[in-house]
Amino acid sequence: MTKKALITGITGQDGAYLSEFLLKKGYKVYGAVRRTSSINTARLSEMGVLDDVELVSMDLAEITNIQRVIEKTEPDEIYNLAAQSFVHTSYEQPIYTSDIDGIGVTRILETIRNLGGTPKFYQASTSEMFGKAKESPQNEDTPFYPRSPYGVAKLYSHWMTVNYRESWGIHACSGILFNHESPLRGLEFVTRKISLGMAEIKNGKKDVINLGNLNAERDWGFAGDYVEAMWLMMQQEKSDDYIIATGQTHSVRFFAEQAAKVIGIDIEWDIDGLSERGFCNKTGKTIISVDSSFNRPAETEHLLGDASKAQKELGWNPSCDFESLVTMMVERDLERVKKGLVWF
Ligand code: NAP
Ligand code: F7E
Repeated sequence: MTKKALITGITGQDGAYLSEFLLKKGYKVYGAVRRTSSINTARLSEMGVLDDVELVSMDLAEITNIQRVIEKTEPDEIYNLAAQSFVHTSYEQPIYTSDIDGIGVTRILETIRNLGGTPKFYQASTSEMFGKAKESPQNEDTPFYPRSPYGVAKLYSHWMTVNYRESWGIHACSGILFNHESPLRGLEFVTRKISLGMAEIKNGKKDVINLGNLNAERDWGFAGDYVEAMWLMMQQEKSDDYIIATGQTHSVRFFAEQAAKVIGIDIEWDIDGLSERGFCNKTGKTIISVDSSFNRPAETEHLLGDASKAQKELGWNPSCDFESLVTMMVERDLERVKKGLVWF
């Protein structure tokens, strides 16, 4: 029998990669989209899957809507990827973020409970829950210390997922995914901001990329690898929680240096008091400048994941290394800028 999956947040980066992955596995894919004046299907189009998924209208703010959609589509598996996912915005919209990223998850879990415990449920948890990390690398036993309203809301929904599994026997997994990127990453996130910025600099459409904290370190992987891990978790007989990460961490500064190399520029850094700039070592032209408005009220400085449980129990391993990821992102943005096609 054809398996059915319902993906919330299907219009986002992971939604596009997961749709492609599940369609290749033969699933019937329903994609939940919230009503907006213009639904952003650009990623699904670029992935070539827009015509193969069935979109249904659903907002995590509205439990009656969630109930009707789940009853109508009768999925075997729900992947909850929908969220207000931009950490910086969560400081300005903490209540909205808590409602969608926190209570929104309980709305789905309550619906599953009322339906007798099926379908299976995947929750998109995050390394941001480790925040001011108590140890490095972080694993499933590392204590949480979130540093943003986003991280706090996601921690609540992580524990609700665990609690519904333990209380009601729901097959509910929490994937604690470290940062994962791709050419479909939103423009507000630092990796895509840098990859597009470099492509624009190369094509004479921009001079300088303004960034915030250059010293923050992240364990960056490729989104295409990470959606496979989501699916693997859902196929286990017993549901559980897993860290998904590459086991390597790099600073924003190093990401920028690597991205600049793809367009043929070697960056050097000039620190003058509180100001800093990255410049081309041949022309002296400024490529990176620091703008403190991108700083966060409380920063997550260092993340590094230990995915050995997922490697052992799921047989999951990342296929794409850091250098290939940076090159893939800059090269795709170079193609887009040349064609005048930049979106998301
Ligand atoms: P993304 O590109 O920002 O996509 C978020 C999705 O959520 C979009 O489809 C968005 O719809 C939808 N959404 C937002 N508010 C909604 C609401 N009220 N009701 C229904 N849908 C709503 O995020 P992503 O990078 O694909 O990440 C997927 C999930 O994994 C998110 O939950 C994120 O928090 C989590 N996560 C991401 C990472 C990462 O590094 N990418 C790491 C760990 C965890 P619109 O198109 O209408 O905005
Ligand atoms: O920031 C620093 C910034 O916004 C990464 C989401 O998918 O991953 C993502 O959250 C770092 C931070 O991602 C700029 O201060 C410097 O330290 O790309 P980001 P994030 O906050 O790590 C986690 C795992 C999620 O779950 C989230 O949903 O880069 N940084 N300069 C900057 N960040 C941005 N956005 N823009 C800058 O100019």
